Amino acid sequence: MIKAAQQAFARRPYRTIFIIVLVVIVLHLLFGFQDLTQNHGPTPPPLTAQHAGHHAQPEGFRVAHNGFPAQQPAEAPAPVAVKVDYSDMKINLDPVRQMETSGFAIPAVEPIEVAPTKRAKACFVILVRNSDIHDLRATMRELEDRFNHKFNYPYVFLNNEPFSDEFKDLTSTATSANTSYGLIPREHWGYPSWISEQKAADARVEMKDVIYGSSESYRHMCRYESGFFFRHPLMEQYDYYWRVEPGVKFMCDIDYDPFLYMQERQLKYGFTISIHELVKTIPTLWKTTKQFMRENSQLVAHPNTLEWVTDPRTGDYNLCHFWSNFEIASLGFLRSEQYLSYFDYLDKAGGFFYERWGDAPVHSLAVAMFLRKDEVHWFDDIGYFHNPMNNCPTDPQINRNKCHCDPTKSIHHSSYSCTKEFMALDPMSDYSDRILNEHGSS
Ligand SMILES: Nc1nc2c(ncn2[C@@H]2O[C@H](COP(=O)(O)OP(=O)(O)OP(=O)(O)O)[C@@H](O)[C@H]2O)c(=O)[nH]1
Ligand SMILES: [Mg+2]
Repeated sequence: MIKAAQQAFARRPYRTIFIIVLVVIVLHLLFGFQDLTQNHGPTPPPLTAQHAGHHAQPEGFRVAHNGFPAQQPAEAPAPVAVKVDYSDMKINLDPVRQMETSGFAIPAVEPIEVAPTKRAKACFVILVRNSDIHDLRATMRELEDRFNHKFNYPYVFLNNEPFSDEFKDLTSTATSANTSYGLIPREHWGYPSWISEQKAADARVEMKDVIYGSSESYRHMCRYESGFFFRHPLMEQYDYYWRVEPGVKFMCDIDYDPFLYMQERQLKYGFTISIHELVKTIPTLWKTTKQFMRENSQLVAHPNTLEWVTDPRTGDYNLCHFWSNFEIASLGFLRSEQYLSYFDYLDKAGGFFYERWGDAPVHSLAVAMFLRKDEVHWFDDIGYFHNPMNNCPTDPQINRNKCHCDPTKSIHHSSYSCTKEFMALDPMSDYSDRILNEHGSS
């Protein structure tokens, strides 16, 4: 072949050179064109566009860029073929973040339909009598439909009497989550040695016109919910609890995990409704609480939320309290030295029996003394009803898409509620000195 080319070159040199040049041009065009077709797929986007796309993804998505060099294309880039790795995708159900970004607390990703893998060590805790089974089933049904069928948190039922087989049967069939049944030890549901039963009986007669004023079991219940439910052995394994009562209603879908919401923000106490207490049930509770603060000033937090419970003119208790029939809260808070010291102090003072101190003002005064405002959360998005009041989300989008309650009837609009005042509280507020020094003598 080379020899033939040499002969041809010798015979017709100009023509041969022309043919060689022609062949080279054709080959170059041919391979150059092939090269272009190979790159014809996705036009490489500029790096800046890739980055913008990456940030636009919901948190937790990882988009692997395809290694194209940074080039500025002449035209708008065609869609980029990217590999999306879903392996560590987190569903963003943070309602606060969504509120900030979209204006509405609507999940950025469709609500999950399978049990999430990440869960808090948490349970529902329900103090209940056997006779309340049917009210309880209705409540469990709503709680399951609105929330727990997706999250599968366990239930702990507590009773001062053994649970009946019927109770266990009907509650365990109302959920696919684990259920456990605890008998309250006698020493947690009875008179402690320092209480005069006669004096307690006299108080019940004297308070016959106050709601539950003549009830002995109601007092045991309030003392138990104040100081003991979190010490039951069935509760030991948990960090958070959601208190539920038979007959309460849940009127909105809860598409995120409130326990994790608390845990991730180090929140200690969550509520839906706050109201004013009946003063006749707690004549000496505030005096006793102030005495406790005086003797245990090292236990009081700074800042705190005492301002929320104080009448600024008199320094008296303004009767504001979180309605404790709903609570999502930290068990660590109730097991803390501060809380246990406060409960013991109140218990020794006898007001659970000689008056009718409720667990709601007791928990609330503890929150006021020991927690900062940013450790307390109003679950305004949880539609909740306990006769005769409800908390109903007023955000039009949430109410329309997730709820079946009348937002105009939500108690937080009313002057019975203390929630607006709580939300308006300065996070750095600290009223402890003012209470003890300016108004400290009484
Ligand atoms: N096992 C048991 N549970 C009780 C007893 N009394 C009350 N409870 C429970 O304690 C919680 C509070 O009692 P409630 O009677 O609802 O008290 P309340 O919410 O202040 O008043 P209501 O307006 O009647 O709901 C509920 O979960 C009841 O089921 C009792 O004697 N035994
Ligand atoms: Mg109740």
